Amino acid sequence: MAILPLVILPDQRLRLVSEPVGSVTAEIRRLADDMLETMYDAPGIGLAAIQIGVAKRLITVDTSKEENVRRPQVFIDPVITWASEETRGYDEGCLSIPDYYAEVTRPDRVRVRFRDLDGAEREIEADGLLATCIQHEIDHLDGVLFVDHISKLKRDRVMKKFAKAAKRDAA
Ligand code: K1U
Ligand code: ZN
Repeated sequence: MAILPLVILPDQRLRLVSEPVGSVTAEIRRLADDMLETMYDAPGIGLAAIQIGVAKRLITVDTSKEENVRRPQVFIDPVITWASEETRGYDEGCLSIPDYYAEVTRPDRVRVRFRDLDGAEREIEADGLLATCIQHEIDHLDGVLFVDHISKLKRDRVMKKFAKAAKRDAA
């Protein structure tokens, strides 16, 4: 297992639409292990493969609130098959946009179809923070960031801040 460097805004790889995984090989299981280790190290409650530079439709999530208890979940080629009309607002963050948080409103409950690490087809219904996190991660697979769900004024401000920081770091 390895802790891998995170892709940070304004890196344009974050805007890529990731490719389906297809069959679950040893390489994919290794990628999932590396993503989990990177997510726990950050620390974060979710991670999409593109955040470590791999444009494949694979996400990891752990929204367990119990101290010292890990409940890692891996979703391969996830698809939202149903979303509730009821919504919830949550102050979201993103490991690719460090130290920036903003409220995003999304469906409160979703049903997600995906494959697990054994390649088995599964479907779950998620609510609360798990539902929010899964939607945030699936957005990453389509090149969408949580700041795309906030006002243009706030988004332009955060985009400018990260573009300036990248220029400063490159100098
Ligand atoms: O995808 C990512 O960038 C990870 C992101 C997931 C997420 C957070 C909040 C709402 C939706 C999705 C994070 O994990 S940011 C860090 C974070 O929220 C956190 C870190 C440590 C403890 C608790 C939360
Ligand atoms: Zn994110």
